[in-house]
Amino acid sequence: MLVLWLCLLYGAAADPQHTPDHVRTESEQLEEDARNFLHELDVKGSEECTVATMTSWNYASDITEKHKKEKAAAELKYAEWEKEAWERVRKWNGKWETLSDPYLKRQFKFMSILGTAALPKHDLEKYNNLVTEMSTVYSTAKICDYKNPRSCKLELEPDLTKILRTSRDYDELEHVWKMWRYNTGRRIRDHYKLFVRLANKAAKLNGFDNMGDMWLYPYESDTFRDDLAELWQQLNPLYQQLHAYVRRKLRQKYGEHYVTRRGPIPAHLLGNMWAQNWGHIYDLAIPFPHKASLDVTPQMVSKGYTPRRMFELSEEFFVSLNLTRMPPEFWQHSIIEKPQGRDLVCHASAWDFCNAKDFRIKQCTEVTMNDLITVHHEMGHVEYFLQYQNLPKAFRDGANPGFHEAVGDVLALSVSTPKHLLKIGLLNEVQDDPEADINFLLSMALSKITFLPFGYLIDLWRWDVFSGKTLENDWNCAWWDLRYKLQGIKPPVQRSEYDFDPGAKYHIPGNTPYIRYFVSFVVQFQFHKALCIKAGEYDPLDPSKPLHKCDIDHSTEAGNALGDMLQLGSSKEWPEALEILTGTRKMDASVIREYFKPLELWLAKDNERHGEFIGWETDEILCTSEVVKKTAKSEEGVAASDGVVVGGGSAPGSLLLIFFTLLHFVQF
Ligand code: KAW
Ligand code: ZN
Repeated sequence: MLVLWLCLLYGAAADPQHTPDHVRTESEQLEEDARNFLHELDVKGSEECTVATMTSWNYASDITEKHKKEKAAAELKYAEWEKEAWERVRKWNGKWETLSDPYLKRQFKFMSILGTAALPKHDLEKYNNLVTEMSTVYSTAKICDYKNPRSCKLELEPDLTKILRTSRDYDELEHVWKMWRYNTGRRIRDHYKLFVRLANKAAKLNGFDNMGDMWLYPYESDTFRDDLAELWQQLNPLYQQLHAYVRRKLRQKYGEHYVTRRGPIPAHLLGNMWAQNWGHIYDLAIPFPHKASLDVTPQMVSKGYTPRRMFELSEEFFVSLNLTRMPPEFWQHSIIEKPQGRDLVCHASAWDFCNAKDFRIKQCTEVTMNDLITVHHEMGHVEYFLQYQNLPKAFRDGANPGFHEAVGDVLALSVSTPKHLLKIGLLNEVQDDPEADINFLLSMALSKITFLPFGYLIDLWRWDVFSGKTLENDWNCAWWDLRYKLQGIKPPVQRSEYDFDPGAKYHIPGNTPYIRYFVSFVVQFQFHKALCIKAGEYDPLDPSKPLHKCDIDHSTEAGNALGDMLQLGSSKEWPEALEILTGTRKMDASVIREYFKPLELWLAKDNERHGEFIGWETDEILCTSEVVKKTAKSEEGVAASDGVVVGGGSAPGSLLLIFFTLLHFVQF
């Protein structure tokens, strides 16, 4: 007791604010007023956010006219609140900058950007409705079956995803690829034109040149675009080796007529609707087929896995690291299986209802290894929510958006190792030899390395669309230009400006920035390396402990270090958060190169042995700026490539176009 009194007395003497005769200075008063003001906004803002998020959830989990209307009304109401709060924050301009507490100043900094709520009400209403409408077109699209054309109820998840994953029928894959774009992108194109105009108007009202610039604001860096370009340059050589290797394997499967020696790869043969993750053609590409396959989907099915079990497995991994369990509300309200009999947004997502108790995931989970990785990905978002739940709302976010995307993936890097799969009973044995190692690294590269150019190009395309550098009547060809240049792929049939292929990927109609995933794929390897060192699972000087074999399972040292970073939310600039965990302030692609080093050496040798051409070139015209309207026959997906020119140029114009396109598409 005496000690306590002494402490209190000492504390009072040391802190001038607690001396009885201390008179508050003006700056102390300002600091306290600011703190109270922010707290008040925080409480009200969180309540408003809960209501708006709930109506959004209701719509996304059950697309009906009623839910659409309720969401539209709630969005307007929330924007009104945001504007009111922003106007009150504005009154602090000139004062908040003088505060001494950086924590308060940073909240003011974030709250000074209003976002789309800056639009006049009728524009905002239009903008919100456009995004909802684009998302509805995408999420409710259905196509006809190739083998049974009268059955027209095939949905992206699970039907089309499964066909892309398992079918090896060139024509069936082409049908699905084409018709998905026919029923999504093409129907979104006109909406997108209006959307871009309104998005840019909002960005300008916030003091940015265009929406692309506004999207980069959370990264708090003036050199961000250049930094990303440099990262991609560092990673491209590894991608090119992988590309050449996979092209040879596909050539063996489909023949040289379809997959040429030096050309880009047809986009529909890569096991995924967008050719963004080639993991599902592992069976075609496996380097040593006599060694174990690392795709444990068959084992998951035979062991009776369910979506629930996949989520529980993921939760156990988080808990083993001393991270936080999911609250009961999570299990009550999450949607982890596709409900029948209603339309919903099946694209996976994680939800924070801003009240520190309701957190949910919505995912149409299938029992596959790929979905097990996605489960960890989504759980990573919720774990971030849980770790920063007690921060003020302005900081309840990732250090940058890429960090949010990286959390679950970091854990999944451990889960995917043969050692871990053995531990959880999804493999019967671990073969520890160089060939098994290459098999494993190739399976990882097919999902991690193949994603990099895709993760990079989506927003390269959008930035140029928002800035006006890419004109409306070049939108689709500019898209294919990037798909060709960065990914080395081509569409199975020629595209035109009648199509809008970017709109066939969720994040375009869903208006979700994408560069976060590229950032995530770089930093997750940096996080992984730091955590593996802490777990004693990686030692750069010990060849028996390479990075790709690390499993951080049950390491509380690793988990605590990760948790410490997550608890910061966005209260510190991301280089600081990165430094706390990894000791460096920069994004660094050399860790990925290090992880895949044995594979890169093996691929280079294998490609050389087979005389493979590294890179791609073509004299095909992949996309024409003429507007080619498909005939009714091909609209049904029956005919392959017949088209009539609707708009467009004269014959000499077309010749010129062919000449320039040829010039454009030759790349070494
Ligand atoms: C990917 C990522 C990790 C592992 C494998 C992967 N393969 C492909 C990707 C990238 C990307 C894709 O599918 O193309 N992945 C996703 O879109 C996963 C969905 C999401 O968790 O990132 C989700 C996207 C979303 C955003 C906004 C509304 C609806 C969906 N993001 C979140 O739910 C989310 C929630 C809170 C904070 C940050 C993100
Ligand atoms: Zn995500």
